[in-house]
Amino acid sequence: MSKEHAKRSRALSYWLRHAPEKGGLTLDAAGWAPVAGVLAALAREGLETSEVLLRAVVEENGKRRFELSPVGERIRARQGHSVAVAGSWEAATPPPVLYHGTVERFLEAIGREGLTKQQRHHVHLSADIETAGKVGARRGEAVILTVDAAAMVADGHAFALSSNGVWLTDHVPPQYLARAPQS
Ligand code: HQG
Repeated sequence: MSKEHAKRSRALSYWLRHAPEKGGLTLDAAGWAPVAGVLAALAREGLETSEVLLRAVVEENGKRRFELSPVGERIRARQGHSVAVAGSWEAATPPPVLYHGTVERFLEAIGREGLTKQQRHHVHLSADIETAGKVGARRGEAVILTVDAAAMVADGHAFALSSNGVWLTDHVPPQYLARAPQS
């Protein structure tokens, strides 16, 4: 392994397991970071970098420390985190109704496009109204939306449950959304 290669591998371990912020990265609940962000971080360290080189680091790593997502747009450490990575999440069937807390000013766009991922890897949904209320209240007066998860499942949308209890999906089209009655 070349010296540069070893440096890349060490930097990846550090960012993906211990200090994502030092690489300007945010890990999702399962520890994934965007490959584009990792490449930019390696470049900032002055290391020659490309997707091919990154793949080589992943494949040549003796302990299989890292893995690329199937499409190759995300990378994570398989284990060994000191940061609070919630752990793996698994495909699961949600309860028939899920909740999303947001604020009034987003409702028009949400009505048009549905719930979209924004900066995250998934849309985050809650199984209980209280949690959704807290999530919405981070931005102002919370507005709670109900998500017809049963209909989404029937229509083939995939859900996953993070080990910290957050329901994840890729997109909630507007037809599955309704405003929860005011409590
Ligand atoms: C809104 C925290 C316009 C969405 C919490 C939300 C949660 C849209 C914001 C977790 C939209 C995204 C997730 C659209 C969605 N147009 N706005 N089409 N679709 N929005 O923070 O769900 O501290 O990315 O309503 O506890 O608020 O990160 O998602 O207001 O569990 O661990 O765009 O974040 O956990 O905001 O919160 P976020 P979220 P952590």
